[in-house]
Amino acid sequence: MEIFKNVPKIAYEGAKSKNPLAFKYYDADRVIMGKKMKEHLPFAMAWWHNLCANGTDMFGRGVANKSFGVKEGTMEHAKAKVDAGFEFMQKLGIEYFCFHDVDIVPEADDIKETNRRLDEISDYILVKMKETGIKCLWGTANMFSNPRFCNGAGSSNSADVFAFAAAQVKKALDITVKLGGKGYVFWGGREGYETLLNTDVKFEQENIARLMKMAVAYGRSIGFTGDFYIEPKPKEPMKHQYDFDAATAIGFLRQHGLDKDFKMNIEANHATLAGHTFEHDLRISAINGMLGSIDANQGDYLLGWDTDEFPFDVYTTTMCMYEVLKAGGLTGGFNFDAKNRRPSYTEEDMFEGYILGMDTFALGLIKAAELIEDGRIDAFVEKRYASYRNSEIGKKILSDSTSLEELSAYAEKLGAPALPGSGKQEALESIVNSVLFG
Ligand code: XUL
Ligand code: CO
Repeated sequence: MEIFKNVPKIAYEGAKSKNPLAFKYYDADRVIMGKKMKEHLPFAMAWWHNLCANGTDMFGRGVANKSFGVKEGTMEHAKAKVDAGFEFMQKLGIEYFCFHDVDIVPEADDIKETNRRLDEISDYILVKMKETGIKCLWGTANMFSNPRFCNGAGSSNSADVFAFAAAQVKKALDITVKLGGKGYVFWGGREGYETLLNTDVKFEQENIARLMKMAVAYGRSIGFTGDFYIEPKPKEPMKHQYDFDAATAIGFLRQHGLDKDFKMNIEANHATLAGHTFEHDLRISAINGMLGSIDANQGDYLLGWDTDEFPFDVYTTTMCMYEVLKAGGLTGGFNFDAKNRRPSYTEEDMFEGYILGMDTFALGLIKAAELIEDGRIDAFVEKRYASYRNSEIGKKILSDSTSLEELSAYAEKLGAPALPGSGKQEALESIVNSVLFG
């Protein structure tokens, strides 16, 4: 039975199209730098925002109706969400989805019953996956909504809560593996603290690492060959979150010997909350060999929290795709961890959010490829560091065959070095503009 009756299959109609229910730039089979757009951009639907969130905020109830004609909080409703989700993805040509355990079933009071529900719904999802060819990008456990996690999960002060979190991770891994998920995410929602006055930071961080190590051991033992991901975020809901940004999370993984099994899942709005650009956290992940997956959204610089908006800013998606292309692509995909604004509450709005996001990333891909083919930015950066390759002293520095004594003697002979050369930021920004709008 069709659920979104007013929405047809979304087609590519080109930039001149005025049809709100059509792609203007995302042309799945168009080849860019030797690969189809859909291969560069493995998009995923986020179960939670798209099929669960109804616009509830601190000041008011939900506006969007996500009952899909069935009583909410029941297994019938969980199945209706599966039906809606697969119809939605098929109509948009989206090939992946991401989920938390509690997005796909209503949580019961008893974990045995929740797990039974997870078995039942994953059987149902598997049938749909086989029918449609749609795949699972990643799964995760929600260890932040239930009141028991008010002090964190792996970082909880309570050993029983830690054990409960471990049980949830085990089951979420079982379901992710059953659905053939490419990845498994840890977003440390409440893995942080409000005040040092009641917190043993070292103890909490070591316990988070213990939980992750157990997840790796268990995941590998049941045949999970994909990547584990940390999704860094500096704050919200906690004041201080341990996975502040990519650099912090990478340091943590290395400290605990987890760096071979984990990569980063970088979310645009989390990077900006950490005071970075999206592309900064992508670059830091890429240069450390840990660029795994992306939560595709954008924040609002006027608001200090995680607004999870659909990507609209082409400058940002261009710089994102520039990083992704240079890194040779993602092992994961682009998960729209994004939701409609509260007043955009219709079924058409759900599709229009994804069309905006997919088109904005398609434009970013096209423009990033043009920037790379243009070559002026690469050439400038190459030249900027040329003194290390072209001079004897530079070569010595790069080959680690000099010392402070030798460099000091060299500096004395030099007198004063010439200025290091203009950074040319404005000229480079102008190149970006000319590629974007030329
Ligand atoms: C929260 C967030 C999560 C993770 C998965 O800010 O981004 O939805 O993506 O737990
Ligand atoms: Co996210």
